[in-house]
Amino acid sequence: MTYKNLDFQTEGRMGFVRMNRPDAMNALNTETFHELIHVLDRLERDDAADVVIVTGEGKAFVAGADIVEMKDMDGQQSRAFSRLGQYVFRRMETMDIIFIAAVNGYALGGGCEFAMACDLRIASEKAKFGQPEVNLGVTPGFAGTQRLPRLIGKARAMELLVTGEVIDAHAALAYGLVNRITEPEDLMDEAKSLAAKIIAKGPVSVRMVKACVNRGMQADIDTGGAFESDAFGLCFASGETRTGMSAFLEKREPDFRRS
Ligand code: CO8
Repeated sequence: MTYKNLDFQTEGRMGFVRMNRPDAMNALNTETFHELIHVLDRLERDDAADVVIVTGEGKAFVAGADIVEMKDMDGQQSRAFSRLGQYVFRRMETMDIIFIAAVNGYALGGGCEFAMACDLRIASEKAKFGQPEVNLGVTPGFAGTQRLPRLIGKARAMELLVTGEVIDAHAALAYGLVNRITEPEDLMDEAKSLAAKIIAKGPVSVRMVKACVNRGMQADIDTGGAFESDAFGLCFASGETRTGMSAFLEKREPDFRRS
């Protein structure tokens, strides 16, 4: 399905979101966020995919929030815009879907925040990351100050945030901001192969692992452990565990899609 600012399609249990506003480096405006909400609604309503790959058309993944739209906002409007972006990204983080950012180029400001809201990040050799908001006289607004330190540690995050420095894919890998790097022409194949690997696993256990990690990151170890035990029980109760364990004992590959 083609929206004004992005394309969305599914292929088997994979979904693909391609940010498609290359003249503006795929910058995120209010309209784009509403289109993303529409995509997330469809994904949930139709149970359309287990893994969704997000990428960008042209030179950028996403070069930030739309500076043209933001320039004349007042305090109230900018706060509302910040809340809208935070809502979309938090929703992705809490959905029963694994999001993979296939970062093809610039992931700056809101674009870096978008990539961080995904569960996994693959960077092309051409990718660049940064939170350059201080150059514009503003803080990040889509929870970059919250996700970046959680992902790469406070010291590195603080430096990137207060200097606005832009880093390349290799630095991002060394910082733990991305999972791996590929040649630009291999980016989508690499993302698809990672997606296929995840789709072959037990869907209930994959969903539960995402929830356990994300909830546990916000909780003390006892609360996180208790949630994990519940998730563990839920996997057994779903029947998925029997499928996986029987296949192991019978020395064959499990077929979770039939359980
Ligand atoms: N918003 C709007 N337009 C943009 C943006 C953007 N973020 N980024 C690029 N563009 C536009 C340019 O203005 C230009 O338009 P035009 O052709 O009409 O002049 C076009 O895209 C191409 O850009 P460049 O000519 O600059 O291309 P280059 O290859 O020379 O440079 C860069 C590419 C390095 C990506 C450069 O465009 C750049 O630095 N962009 C801005 C990056 C940035 O500062 N991002 C952070 C934005 S702020 C933000 O994301 C805050 C998030 C939370 C806000 C919520 C609170 C309200």
